[in-house]
Amino acid sequence: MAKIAYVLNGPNLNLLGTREPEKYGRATLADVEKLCRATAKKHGLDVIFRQSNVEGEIVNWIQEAHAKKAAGIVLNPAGYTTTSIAILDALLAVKLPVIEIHITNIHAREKFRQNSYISKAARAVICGFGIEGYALAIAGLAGIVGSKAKR
Ligand code: CA2
Repeated sequence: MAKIAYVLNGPNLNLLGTREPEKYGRATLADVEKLCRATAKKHGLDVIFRQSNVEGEIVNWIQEAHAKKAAGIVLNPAGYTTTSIAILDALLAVKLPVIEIHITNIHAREKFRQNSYISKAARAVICGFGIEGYALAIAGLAGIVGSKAKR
């Protein structure tokens, strides 16, 4: 059975493609899900793809990923990046490989976006590649866990 990559998205990412296209592009979250599934398939991974505007729900999904023995987590924590010790604690507790991803280059934006609590638990951080960053994150996770597509 293929290993599972959890792809978790934080608050307001359900709006992707409908507002602020100059910052976040025109692709929707459904497009991101398709990209993740296609990339995961290439690398022999299954995907569980979710979005929530509720911090505790994201914490529960991180714990679920551990319980289901997932390969790892690709996480765009969005607005919780710089505030959520609860999400950081969950990531530290489950000890799964975590790839943090941001669509925009947070380091080229406002100062308040740059201090990520999540990075303290992340194996790698990808930002500024647009939604392509999700594909890079899944490929990177596959490399970390040694997952290869069957031919
Ligand atoms: O660049 C990213 O992926 C961010 O995680 C996006 C977050 C922002 O708070 C982070 O600093 C960087 C915002 C997500 C909100 O998504 C929207 C998408 C389209 C329209 C409005 C909001």
